[in-house]
Amino acid sequence: MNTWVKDAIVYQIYPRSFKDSNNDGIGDINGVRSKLDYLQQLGINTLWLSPVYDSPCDDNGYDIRNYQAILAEFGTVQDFDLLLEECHQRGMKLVMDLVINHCSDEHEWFEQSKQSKTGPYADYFYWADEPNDLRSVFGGSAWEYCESRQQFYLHTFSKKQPDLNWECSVLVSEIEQMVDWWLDKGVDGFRVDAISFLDKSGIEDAPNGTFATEACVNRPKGHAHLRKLMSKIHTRDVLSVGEINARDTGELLDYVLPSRNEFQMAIVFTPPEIEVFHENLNRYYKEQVKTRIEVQRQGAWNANFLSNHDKPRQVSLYGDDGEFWLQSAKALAVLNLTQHGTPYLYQGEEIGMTNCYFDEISDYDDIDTVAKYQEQLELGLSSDDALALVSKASRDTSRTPMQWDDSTFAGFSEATPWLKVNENKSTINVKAQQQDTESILHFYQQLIELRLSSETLKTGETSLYDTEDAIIAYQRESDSCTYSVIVNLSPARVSAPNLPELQSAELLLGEELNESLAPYSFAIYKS
Ligand code: TEU
Ligand code: CA
Repeated sequence: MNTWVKDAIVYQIYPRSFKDSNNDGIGDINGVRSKLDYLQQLGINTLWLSPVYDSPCDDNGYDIRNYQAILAEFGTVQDFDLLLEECHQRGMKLVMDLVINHCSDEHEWFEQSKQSKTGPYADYFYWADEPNDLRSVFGGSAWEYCESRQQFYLHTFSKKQPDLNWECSVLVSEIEQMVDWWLDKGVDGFRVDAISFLDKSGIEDAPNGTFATEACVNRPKGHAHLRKLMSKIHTRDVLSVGEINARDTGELLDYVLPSRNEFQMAIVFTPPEIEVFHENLNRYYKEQVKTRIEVQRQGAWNANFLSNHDKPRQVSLYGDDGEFWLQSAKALAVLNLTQHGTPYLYQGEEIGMTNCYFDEISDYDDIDTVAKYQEQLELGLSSDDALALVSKASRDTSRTPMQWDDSTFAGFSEATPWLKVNENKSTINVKAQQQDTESILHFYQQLIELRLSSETLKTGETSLYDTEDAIIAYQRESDSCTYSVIVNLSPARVSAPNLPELQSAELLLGEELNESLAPYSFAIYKS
């Protein structure tokens, strides 16, 4: 793995919601470029840009119509080149979001494939005469009938996202050429989207009603395709992170063990409902920490994250966006920035942005939310009950415009944004926190500085203290020093763990450990 990857602090930008430079209500590439000073001052050295390719935006860009063109609403290829150039001038890296499990049904490949069963594009997708009853992640059947071809095509996600057939070698070589085009441009790597489903051999015998993702997940040919593609990508000085579905640590290791030559690290996708409705999130999170420790023990690298564009915001999910908003946001930052592996920050987490819920389903944009709402109506729920249920885990809760200041549209735009601004922008925004040395923003700057200064926090051994559910506590150790991190991830005051070895340690950040830990309190000691 390239050394810069172990020093990376990755900031995920959802371009649609980050900054609108031309006041059309939609974030764009020039908006991202206008905020590079801000990101650099925060201590960010690597950007992960959610898709900016040409797309009909059925799934907000995760449905690509042309892999080598930029979505007009986001700008031009020249705008992109300028962003990349300015990132590199600042010593920052830019990682793209590569969506190659599927493309858009408006992609030329699909336009051609649906015209002929014998033409050169016939096998770029999965076609069937009499398909089984596989389910799509975004609701309904995973098979869609196509009049022009008189057959059904497979779509794991929306019907506007036909799955690409990785058994078709001509298609794979086109994908490889496209990837090289971006690498030759100088991009610094890829976050590879929804990449656990490339092997469709499980489809034929999947029981009716199975989700297509389940029928195809983590199968041998998928790994083989990945090894071939990633071995080419890894000939460059890049970062690679796969977005994978792993049902246990073994399935995760299959993607990230160095000997496997697949990804340098992996973001494990978890359906938002799992966490939102979990009965004991602290226990769930502690299992994540244990998994990371096992990944490290096996000689692999971790990707640490608490938020992204597919799940609710961390301070609302794991912390407290009410009474303990400030403290819990800082406690979560400590967990995200002191573990082994590469930390991933999602836009807005550095100022403690919270979930945002809307009063009408028409206010929601996310295809996944709308599909789940319809499903609940068909199950007989009232529109109010259906909305109340699906809004809790809606991906839109974390996709509202970035809150730069307290103006009408939070400094994101002068025009009405594509998705409503969270009303708490009046108090939660970058401008207010830049002027407050006790703010979450300043705390992130301190933590990132500490992280970047310490080889031990990046690569040191990790051992978990055996503590009650509410307390997440671990050591990070190397030959040169030891850090002890103790976090009370609960709104209750709890008894402090007995750690006599900390008597002689230096408190770097947080509150001195004594008999008890205040709600969401934390401490980072060094010895
Ligand atoms: O997510 C993969 C994925 O499995 C989730 O989309 C999940 O199925 C969905 O959130 C419903 O719970 C990646 C991207 O991160 C996501 O934004 C895309 O919608 C999806 O792939 C398809 O490209
Ligand atoms: Ca714009």
